Amino acid sequence: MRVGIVMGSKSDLPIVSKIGVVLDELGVAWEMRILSAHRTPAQAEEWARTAQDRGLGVLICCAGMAAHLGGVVAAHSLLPVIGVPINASLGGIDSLLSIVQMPPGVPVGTVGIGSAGAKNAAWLAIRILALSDRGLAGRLIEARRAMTEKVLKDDAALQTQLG
Ligand code: RP5
Repeated sequence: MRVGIVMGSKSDLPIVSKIGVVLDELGVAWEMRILSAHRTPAQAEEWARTAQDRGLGVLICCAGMAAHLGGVVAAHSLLPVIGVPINASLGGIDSLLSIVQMPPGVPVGTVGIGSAGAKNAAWLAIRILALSDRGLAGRLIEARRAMTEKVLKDDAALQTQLG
């Protein structure tokens, strides 16, 4: 178990599940919980406080609306915390601003809203873990190469199509 993923509600799961897909592709183990900063504050605190001792290296916190989950987790753990704003209301802008504007000293590294942000939370966690894992660093290099090759292949096909 190397990445801890937590979401504020089961309603976040369709977006949050994309994190696990990316981590699986790169062979990174993860755990996933539903815990709310507002509805289960004691359990959210406990999860954050015990995360490092359970072997987690990065925590990804996903929540919508007044999204305080990432901030609460960052308050109770010194692990790097990544926040994913979920588009539950107001186009996700409320969640984005709730997550990103942390007081100095207690950072939550915030990615984009929704699906792209969820995927990038996984990619960012992978980059952090790859700093101290040569095998993972190698798989990350390969994954980036595959992304580059796909775009170049798509461009070549487009050029052929356009004549
Ligand atoms: C947040 O409130 C959750 O992360 C979710 O995005 C939003 C709405 O929760 P539900 O009312 O769908 O449970 O805490």
